[in-house]
Amino acid sequence: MLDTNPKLTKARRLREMLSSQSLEFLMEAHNGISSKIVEEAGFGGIWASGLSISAGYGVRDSNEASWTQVLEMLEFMSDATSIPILVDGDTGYGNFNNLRRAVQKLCQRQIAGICIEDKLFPKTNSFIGENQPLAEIEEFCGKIKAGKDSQTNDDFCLIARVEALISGWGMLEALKRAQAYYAAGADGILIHSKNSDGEEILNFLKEWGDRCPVIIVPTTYYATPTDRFRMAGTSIIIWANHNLRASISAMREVSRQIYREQSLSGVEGMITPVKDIFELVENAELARAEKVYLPQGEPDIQAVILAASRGSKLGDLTKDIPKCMIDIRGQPLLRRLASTFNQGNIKNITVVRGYKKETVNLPFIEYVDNDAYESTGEVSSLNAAIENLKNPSIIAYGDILFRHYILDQLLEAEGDIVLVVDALWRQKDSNPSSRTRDLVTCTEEFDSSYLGNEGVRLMNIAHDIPENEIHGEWIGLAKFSDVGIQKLREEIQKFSKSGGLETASMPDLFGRLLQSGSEIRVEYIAGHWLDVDNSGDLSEAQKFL
Ligand code: SPV
Ligand code: MG
Repeated sequence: MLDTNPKLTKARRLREMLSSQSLEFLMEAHNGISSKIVEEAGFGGIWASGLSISAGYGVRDSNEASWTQVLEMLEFMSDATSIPILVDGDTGYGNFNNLRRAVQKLCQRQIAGICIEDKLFPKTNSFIGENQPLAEIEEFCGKIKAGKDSQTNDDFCLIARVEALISGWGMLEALKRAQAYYAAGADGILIHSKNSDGEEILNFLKEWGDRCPVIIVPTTYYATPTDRFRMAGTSIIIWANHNLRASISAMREVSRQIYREQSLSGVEGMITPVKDIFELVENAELARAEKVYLPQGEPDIQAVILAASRGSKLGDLTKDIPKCMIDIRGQPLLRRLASTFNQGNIKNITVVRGYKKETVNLPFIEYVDNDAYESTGEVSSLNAAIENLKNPSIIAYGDILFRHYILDQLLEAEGDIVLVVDALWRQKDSNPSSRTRDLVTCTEEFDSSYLGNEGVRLMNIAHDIPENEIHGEWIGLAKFSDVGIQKLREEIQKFSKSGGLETASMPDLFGRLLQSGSEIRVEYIAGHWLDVDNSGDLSEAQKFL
């Protein structure tokens, strides 16, 4: 059984593939992504094909790409994978001396082995022409010795590739060369053939016996069943260029189709989704690392706007649209509110809609629905958005407008739960009984002096508070930190269990939070906001802008 223990060096694992009793396979790759795909498919090792790497660079398999350019690609391939790579080292990039340096560099990059062929530099691909000249046996044996003497990893493998059959020298020459190369120190022999049946290779294997591991490349004799080579004692089969060829077919097909159709729609279903690329190159690992190594800024603040109700006091104006969509000088109220949040750098906005929800459809906003808006209250709407309440959040009524600085003031305020309270609430309208107000009592009343208030806390919030205890009106704008959101979620859960949540107002919820011991801070303001509740408010809103 092959030892695929990932703790073994890659060279050790290639060595074990070579010496294993079972037939092993190396699959061609020519860059980082194809190497990853080979590993993902389950192969135990990679053939870094000279033909494919050259073609990937758009050049011929004739040592046109320099050996350092090949080395650079190998580095990407090795970094991208954990399986061993056997490099197609052509003729060794020159004489023995060039090979010595190449082997050292390959070892430094955790490449598991090199295969060198007994031809002359610059090489020509074995499938081109006939009777290519071969290297002198003695010279090639010296190269093998030099390569072995240069490896800095004991398990690095040097495979000697015999081209005698390809070049028409016959079986005896092939066996003679194989024997000489093995004796010179090669860890295995690659016997190559361009016949279309595998008989020549099978004959060689029979004659060779088990003197040392033999590798074959059945590119032209692919029709011979793999089992025959297994039975004949082959050590490793190399599938030499099939990823390059597959990608050329696929790229041609898709390029031609897009060219013809001047559109991407026809190809979308037949190509890899972009997400798949992110997975292959492990973007998730980078995201995890960013969390560890990059300074983590403040988490994004989000806004949840409660806008499910109709606003029936506005009469016919809200017959077909809810009040959050009423036009205020050319823009829906909700658009104005969302713009104020955007200016405060809050881009993640969720709106809870209900009445005529199909008309609430502004872009760049996420929507959740409270379909029971007629029979339920504000807390029910908030509960509909509970899954969206993850980060620190601003919660706002959907019918308010306020000056931009009020949001800044709230964002800067300290506290896990902070309400914006208008101390000048009495000046807000001439007919106080026409509106339902969220009145508050605080630990201090508003202080208009230079130093102003600090650390004011909420004591009570209700629609009805004895006149002498009223310190202001909550304007429908609140901030919750992470901790505040957690408390809010817990309170809503308790509320839902104890009953009464459906019809509860936001003041009811704040009241419960106070009772549970949560501290609620207050930021006083002095006017500069409005809510659009009735037609009087609407004309105020027109002036406000
Ligand atoms: C290669 O893949 O580059 C090889 C194998 O050397 S072959 O092209 O069959 O010679
Ligand atoms: Mg090659």
